[in-house]
Amino acid sequence: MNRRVVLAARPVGVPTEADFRLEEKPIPTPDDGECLVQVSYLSVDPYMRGRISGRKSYAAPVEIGQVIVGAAVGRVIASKTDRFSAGDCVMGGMGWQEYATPSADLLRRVDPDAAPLSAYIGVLGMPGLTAYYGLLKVAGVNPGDTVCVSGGAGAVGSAVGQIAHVKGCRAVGIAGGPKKCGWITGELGFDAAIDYKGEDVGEALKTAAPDGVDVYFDNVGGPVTDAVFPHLNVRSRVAICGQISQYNAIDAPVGPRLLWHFIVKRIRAQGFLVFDFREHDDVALAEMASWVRSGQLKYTETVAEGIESAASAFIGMLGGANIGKQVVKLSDA
Ligand code: NAP
Ligand code: FER
Repeated sequence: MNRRVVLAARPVGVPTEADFRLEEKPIPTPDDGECLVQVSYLSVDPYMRGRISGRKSYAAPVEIGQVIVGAAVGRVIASKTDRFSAGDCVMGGMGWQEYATPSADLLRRVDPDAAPLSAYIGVLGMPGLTAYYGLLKVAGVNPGDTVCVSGGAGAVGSAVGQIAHVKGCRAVGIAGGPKKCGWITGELGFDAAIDYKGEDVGEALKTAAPDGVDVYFDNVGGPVTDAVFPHLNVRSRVAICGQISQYNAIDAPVGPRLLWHFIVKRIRAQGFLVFDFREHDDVALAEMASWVRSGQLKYTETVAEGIESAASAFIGMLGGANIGKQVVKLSDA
């Protein structure tokens, strides 16, 4: 049988486990052009909060009763396409389920000998690419810049600070709690970390970024971002990647109006989607993999076990329970 998680109800505010339902169906059979994949790891990501909300976006929302969308990695166990054979490892959108029959067009082959399979939904997957494009193509960095990243101990943010280092920048991370802050400065080599739950971010930036901030990579929005804006330098750049502090909001909060800084300092802010840069994925992933091999790009994962823990892993990630990338392990490849 195939166990899968479907949307039971549209969450209001912070999602609860009752918004999701585990169900059992027969293992599907692939049609022409499809593969049957046994999933090893599935990804839980912040964007899924938007997809289950019913809000209109670049993609159709998940409807009640439908399998929750999401990327996964696994092994092909039957194939009705000449592009993949049984035994191949693949990454793609397969949803929260143990077996899936994705179309071969939507799958990328991955090498289980080059990196652990879970890395292909993390540092060598969509979150890693987001860090790479947001920093290098959206913001743009010069050696000597101070790069500040919020969500600094998460999947995207932890890569941003390290790529900034590769490019000769000072890396300042903002994250929740001393454990996360200690990890990014200790293990990952960030130059400074600010615990937004325990410190005044604006005050702390005076010592963490004494020359101001040249690039702000924003993953969270809200009060953390309000505290960074006054520290932005003349001609600094803001890459607006995510606003996770707002994803569970029921009414759009009205915040302080800090855009005056953008006029005075001629700041450029740009939102982006990782998919905008798809044509560069092969080059970017090769470069990211080379930094992982050289030890310049480290990563960690928070691993939940079993399809029955997917909803709690997702809810936990939205609340900050993860350090590094949150994944759910379903089977050994
Ligand atoms: P992640 O950072 O691994 O996990 C989410 C983290 O958000 C939590 O661990 C938590 O860390 C933090 N958080 C939750 N509520 C917060 C709040 N109120 N204020 C500050 N921080 C809060 O997730 P990710 O996959 O790397 O994604 C990070 C951001 O990038 C998200 O906003 C996501 O939407 C965005 N993103 C954008 C794109 C794109 O194409 N634009 C692609 C991928 C991801 P703390 O313990 O530090 O609070
Ligand atoms: C994300 C946040 C938002 C993300 C995508 C979006 C891929 C896109 C939302 C939309 O188009 O409505 O983390 O990651």
